[in-house]
Amino acid sequence: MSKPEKKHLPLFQYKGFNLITDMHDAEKLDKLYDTEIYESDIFIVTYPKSGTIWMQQIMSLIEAKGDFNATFNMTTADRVPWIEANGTIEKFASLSPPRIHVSHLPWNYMPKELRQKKGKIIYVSRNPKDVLVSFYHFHKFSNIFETPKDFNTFLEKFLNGNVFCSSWFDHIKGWYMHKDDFNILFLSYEEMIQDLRSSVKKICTFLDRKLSDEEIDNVEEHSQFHIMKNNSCANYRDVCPEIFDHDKGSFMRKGIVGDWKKHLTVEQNQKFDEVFQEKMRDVNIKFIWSN
Ligand code: PPS
Repeated sequence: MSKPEKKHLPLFQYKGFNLITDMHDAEKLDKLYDTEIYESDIFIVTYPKSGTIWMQQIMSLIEAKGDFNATFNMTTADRVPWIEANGTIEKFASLSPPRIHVSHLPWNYMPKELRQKKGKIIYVSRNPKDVLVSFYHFHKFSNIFETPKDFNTFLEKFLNGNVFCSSWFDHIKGWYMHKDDFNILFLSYEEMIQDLRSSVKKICTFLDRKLSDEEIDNVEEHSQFHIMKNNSCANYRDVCPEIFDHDKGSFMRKGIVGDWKKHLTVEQNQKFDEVFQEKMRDVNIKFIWSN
């Protein structure tokens, strides 16, 4: 079978935030900002490569009370769609509750009524060095983005925010510094790796979902990396053949903590730490990852 035509989609700036031509639209995003929010609305928010698909899988399994069959035959993006994506964004206002979506948007681009503590947000963060590495590999197998010249060039772009979704630092800072405006639960990729069951329970408590121990067992089971990697509805393997070149990589790549140690040189790591100290000095966030 011949490969589908590559589809390179350049980035464009929406009020200073990098989005993707053809996938996002400024006018629609303006409307989204003013859209009514219901108490029952749920949003997963992440910076790219922080565990988004993992949380989409967990969320949809929680909603199905752990019943894997109820989530089968529907991709994670169909079960928990991207709010800002063309195709979803137009429908959002007319959907019946409960509306469960995922987003990479910064805090001040999401529907403004969320800031009245309406709706619930789960923000997943990840060690930015592992985000960088995952993002780099993602660029290599994703046709929509320019293939990075080399790792160092991509590192510079990442640190300067010249990538899809702009700066990791601005994203996380924005959400943390405005956390009191939102009904928000912060989780990290690292704590999910450390103890997935506790994270699932935290989510259930936050969302007021009552699941039995057996139902939680099932959520945990079907959210594991090796299970998702082999589940075509939770690994992007069969979707968007024009977007991904599966001969060059895999969306479900390694799923581990600390892979950055195999990628960054001592100098690159030092540079990263300097930028991190500088950009994050005014934010009091406790991260559980080690540098
Ligand atoms: S995206 O493009 O923003 O939607 O990507 P995102 O889903 O946020 O991140 C992809 C990375 O998450 C890893 N992943 C997981 N890790 C552990 N357990 C599970 N179940 C899991 N599911 C996805 C995925 O492998 C990507 O990380 P890397 O480091 O590249 O492996």
